[in-house]
Amino acid sequence: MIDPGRLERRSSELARIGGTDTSVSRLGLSADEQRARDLVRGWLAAKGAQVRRDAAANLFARFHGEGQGILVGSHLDSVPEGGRFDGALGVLCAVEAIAALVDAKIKLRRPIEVVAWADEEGARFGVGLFGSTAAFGRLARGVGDRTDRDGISIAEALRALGEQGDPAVARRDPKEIAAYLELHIEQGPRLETAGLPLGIVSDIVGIYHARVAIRGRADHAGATVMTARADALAAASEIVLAVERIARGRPDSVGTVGEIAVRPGAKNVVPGECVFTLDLRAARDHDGLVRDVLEAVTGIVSARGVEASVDDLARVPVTPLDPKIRDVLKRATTSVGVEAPLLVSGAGHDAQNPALSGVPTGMIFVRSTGGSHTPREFASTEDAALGAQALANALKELAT
Ligand code: HGY
Ligand code: MN
Ligand code: MN
Repeated sequence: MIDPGRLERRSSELARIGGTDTSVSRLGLSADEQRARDLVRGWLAAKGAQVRRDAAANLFARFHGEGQGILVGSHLDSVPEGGRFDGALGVLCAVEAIAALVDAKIKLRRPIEVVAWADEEGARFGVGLFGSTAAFGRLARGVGDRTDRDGISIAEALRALGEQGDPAVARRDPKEIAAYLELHIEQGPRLETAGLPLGIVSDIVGIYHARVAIRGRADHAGATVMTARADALAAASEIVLAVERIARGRPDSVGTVGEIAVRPGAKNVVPGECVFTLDLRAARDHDGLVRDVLEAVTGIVSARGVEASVDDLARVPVTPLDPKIRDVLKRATTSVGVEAPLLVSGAGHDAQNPALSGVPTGMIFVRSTGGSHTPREFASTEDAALGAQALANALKELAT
């Protein structure tokens, strides 16, 4: 049986790693994320799992047997000043679900592997879905050389954790995985509005992440007339508003500039350089959204006499999830008394990597309130326990 008390206690214990009393900042490939893996490793090993960490710092805990297995899990890292449920709840519920099957002495025909993906948020190095992208062999070349704000590279961060440093070594054969399941908080308001505790994901939006560097000309803020400027921040500001206008004008699309930095960054110097990020998502015609924004960037910079370079960080297509796994999750959620609606995920998830690698993949959403990527994010223990029970039912159907 699922133990809501244990789920709640473990959620609090996990939230204290990299957390303050208000928020969680457990960045990918950090010592805090490793401490979280160590805590989860202990829980899984105590239930008899063989536990290992791969070259990209993903944690895998395998229960029973050889051959094609069922993979279930989520991620343990967070955004800076994030909430305690994004990712973590999926790992906690996977641990709870497998414990329920082991305690009930369910005979597994297929192995079950619980996974805690490393650095899903990409908050430190800019590469989202990092661990699962490495495991499914989809990393872009040279990713190991990407650095954080302190100039530490992904390779160096992996070596600091005791790995060799090349995340591509983590690649595993998707054919050894019969199905992938992930439970995650919804991170939006639809289940809350519908008054429902669980949902099932039909598709995950396409996501494009990039870093744009605008090069203008630093100059004296007082002695440089307005017509003689190449102001990098003014150009970037026009692009930010263009991103908003374009995304607003397209169906099922969103566009965000979440990070921005100016150089030299002094009040009396015309900004010479401005670097900012693009996060562009759409449930359909994602390529059209990306194309429209990049065309706007080109138009604005040429009109202003500045230059732009675009560094692609990640591009994941719109990802439909597997209809047969959807049916399994439908039966599993109905069996806990919930008529779970089908929802498109506006958030990206590690599940996109197995799905895009041909692994039958499904996701359960748990109702969350207060938004997400913010300390306000919340999911009730009652809803989480219901989700864990549904996950256990789905695992039982797939693995026995
Ligand atoms: O950004 C996302 O959608 C996910 O939370 N990494
Ligand atoms: Mn997130
Ligand atoms: Mn997440």
